[in-house]
Amino acid sequence: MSEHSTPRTLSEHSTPRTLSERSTPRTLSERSETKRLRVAMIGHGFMGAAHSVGWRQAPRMFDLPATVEMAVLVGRNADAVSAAAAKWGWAESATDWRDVIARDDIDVVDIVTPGDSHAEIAIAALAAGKHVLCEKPLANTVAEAEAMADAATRAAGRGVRAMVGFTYRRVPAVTLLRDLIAEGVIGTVQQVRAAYRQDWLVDPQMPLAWRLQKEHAGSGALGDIGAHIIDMTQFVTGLAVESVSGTMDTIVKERPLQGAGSGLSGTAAEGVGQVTVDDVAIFTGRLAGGALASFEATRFATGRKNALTIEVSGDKGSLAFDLEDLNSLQLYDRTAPADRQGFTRILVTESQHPYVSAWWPAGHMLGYEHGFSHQVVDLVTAIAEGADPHPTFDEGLSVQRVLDAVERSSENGSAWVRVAVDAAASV
Ligand code: SOE
Repeated sequence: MSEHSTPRTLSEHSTPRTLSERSTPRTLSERSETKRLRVAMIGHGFMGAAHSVGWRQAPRMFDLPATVEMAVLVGRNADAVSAAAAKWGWAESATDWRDVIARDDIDVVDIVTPGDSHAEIAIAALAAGKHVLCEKPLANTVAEAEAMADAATRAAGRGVRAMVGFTYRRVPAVTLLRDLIAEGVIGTVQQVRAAYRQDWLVDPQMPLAWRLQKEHAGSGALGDIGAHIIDMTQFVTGLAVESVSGTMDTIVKERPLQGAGSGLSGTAAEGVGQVTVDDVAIFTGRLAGGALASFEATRFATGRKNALTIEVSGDKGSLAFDLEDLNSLQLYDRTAPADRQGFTRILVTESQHPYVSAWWPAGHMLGYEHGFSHQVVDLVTAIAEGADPHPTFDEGLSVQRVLDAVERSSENGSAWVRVAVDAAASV
């Protein structure tokens, strides 16, 4: 088994309640160096805005074991990145990421670019001794993800850490969902139903964007939003997806081209371009231990704007989460007296709930952006503790292998495909 083999259960990867359980203690002098983390972020689109909010809010609302400095924002267009840096609170802006990761006054590199640049940037940054946070999915291919996971393993030996940005794990209700399953509240996991539905592509006149070109995005709905529900399923259950059967479809096969700035390959001012990724991915997964999971990732669920749902059923009950009601968790307790069984709504805003005590009193809700602050909290804490932040690049690789298996299944008449657990098995 290679060092990246995914265990039958992901318990080794589940984030422990305290990071010290996983700390690989570093020398006092090494740890004193982590008292100050100067961050460079590469990219400044939607995720650039969300990550910037996290880097600004986390140090102001949590007692972090290191100071965080928003040092440099990097983008290709000097005027655009300078304006974004001023707006979001980055001290400098730059246009050459290679120059920035070579600087001695940068400690962390946050990658929020399209997937086709994740591998090159992350591997270079890790080699330069920078801790890395990389947006999901980890890469556009399994080969790239394996190279990134290898680089992260080597870097960890030098005390350099790497994390993947699956932020929905850090919605308090999702962390609570994981904790309750781990405590056995619903018994043995028997079934998972997970969906991520959006509708921003239903209009056929929506111009071609980089997310619709395989060379930039790797895949469409499958990798962009399907990755979230695969990671969430593995995170909350602690069980690896071991085999899949899937179907992918492109509903609108060509779209109008936009001018420069759309991030397209061979940008043209007019005409139409081919959509080379999936609009919809529907697949079934067999989890370690035998539970069955159903997954739907679509950008054509008319009326659904950002609807991520997951329901986990066991022999003692069920737990359900809906991103559109992200401060709540639904619990059905089958062991309750028969005359009072029913789904109860847990309002996940109490101080004992994950992350909540740093924010507001009970009943004062959190939002989509808070997960990005929680991501910063866990990354900075792990770096200071000398521990691997979760999800690791290995966990990102396990998601990438599921994505790859779904694509291979869809190309082969939805035949069941085993998810590779090491390089040899992925050919
Ligand atoms: C677009 O589908 C997108 O921004 C994804 O890329 C994010 O990961 C998701 O959280 C919201 O939608």
